Amino acid sequence: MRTQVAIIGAGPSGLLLGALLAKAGIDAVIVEQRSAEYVLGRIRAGVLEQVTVDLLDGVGVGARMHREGLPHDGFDLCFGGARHRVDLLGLSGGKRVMVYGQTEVTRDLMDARQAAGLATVYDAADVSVHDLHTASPRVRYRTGDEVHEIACDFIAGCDGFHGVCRQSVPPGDLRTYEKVYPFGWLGVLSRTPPVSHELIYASSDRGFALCSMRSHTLSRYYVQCSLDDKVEQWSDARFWDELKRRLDATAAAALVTGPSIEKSIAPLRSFVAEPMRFGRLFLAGDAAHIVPPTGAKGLNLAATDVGYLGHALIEHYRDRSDEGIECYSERALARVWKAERFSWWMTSLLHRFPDTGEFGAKMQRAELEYLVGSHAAMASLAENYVGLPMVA
Ligand code: RFL
Ligand code: PHB
Repeated sequence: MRTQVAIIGAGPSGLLLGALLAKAGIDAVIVEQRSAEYVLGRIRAGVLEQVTVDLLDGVGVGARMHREGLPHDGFDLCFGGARHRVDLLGLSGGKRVMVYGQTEVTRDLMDARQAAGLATVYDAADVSVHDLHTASPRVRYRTGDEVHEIACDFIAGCDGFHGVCRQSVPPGDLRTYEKVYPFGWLGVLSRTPPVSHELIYASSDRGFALCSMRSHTLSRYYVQCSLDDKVEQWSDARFWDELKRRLDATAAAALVTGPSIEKSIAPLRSFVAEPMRFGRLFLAGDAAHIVPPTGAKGLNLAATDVGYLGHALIEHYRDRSDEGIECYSERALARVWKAERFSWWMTSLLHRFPDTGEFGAKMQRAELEYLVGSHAAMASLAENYVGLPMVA
């Protein structure tokens, strides 16, 4: 088989890149190691920046998002038993975020791809990439006993943190930066009305908690947990009790509890691989970088990476210009590092760190007090949370 762009991974970055290329008439095949149902079963991000909304609108998959998604003009910071509203709209000069689950974004992109009859290979085993420095790189994979090969012009590595693409780059050609946090997030999805109409990010002596949602009847909650914790140790009753203890009294009293539909623990990590291009292989999204989820940036970075990459590939085919391809890594990384900084800062501000002691806790409290009392600091938080612009 031959195609122009082989995309590895059918997560949000791979599917959105596929949609951007299809709109420009560029031929692409997506190769995914899991089934479509498995990909849709992963409960992940919930908050979309305006640039992500614009990218989804641009490829014509925004209708359901605008119908069912929840535009949010602010969120609450909760500490010391009180809540403080961050007025995103007012502080950012009119910007807001969209609460719409990654599962739904993925479903909308998958449905559009299927309706357009575009090629996606699911359940591809032993995916490997070859000849990255030649004009015709290749992707190999297996379905059952049959081995397949795709020859292409470019490979987009959209295969997440554990994917094969970044691992195919010789270690000497890649520099990585990493910070692993000494805690995780225990997440619960429940068919209960959200405790508040906006998100609550809570910092308490017992650790961080987040109240989020997917709809008016579906809630998503997280509590900071130990890395040694196992999901089985967290009964629903223990989870709800712990969440209440980390919220202010009003929120704790208003919290509607119910059986969990999903419960999982995610470790927290900051990670960047540089550069994001290696010959004719481009890395995008979680394949190139990870942020801790506190700033709600992972999916949004995946979307803007492929925004840059899609544009670069369109320039290559339509305008015969490789400027975008040459600048892809630098352009994407400039935005990535700013989101890394913000995510690290939000994480450092709101979590209990086992190793920073009472001085660390005092510093966090002072920073929170300063933040909610300073228009400049709140504006900076809002500017980053709604998303920094995609600079061309
Ligand atoms: P994905 O979603 O991991 O998709 C990669 C796809 O590649 C496939 N794959 C392979 N395919 C072929 N061959 C191989 N060898 C392959 N290896 C892997 C995988 O099966 C998969 O389908 O990466 P992508 O597309 O870059 O998207 C990134 C986002 O998923 C991620 O950044 C966000 O979910 C992060 N995130 C959040 N981001 C936000 O913007 N806002 C949020 O509110 C937010 N909350 C979160 C989050 C992530 C979380 N977890 C569990 C990590 C909350 C949590 C709890
Ligand atoms: C979510 O709804 O899953 C969510 C929201 C905000 C975050 C992280 C996760 O910062």
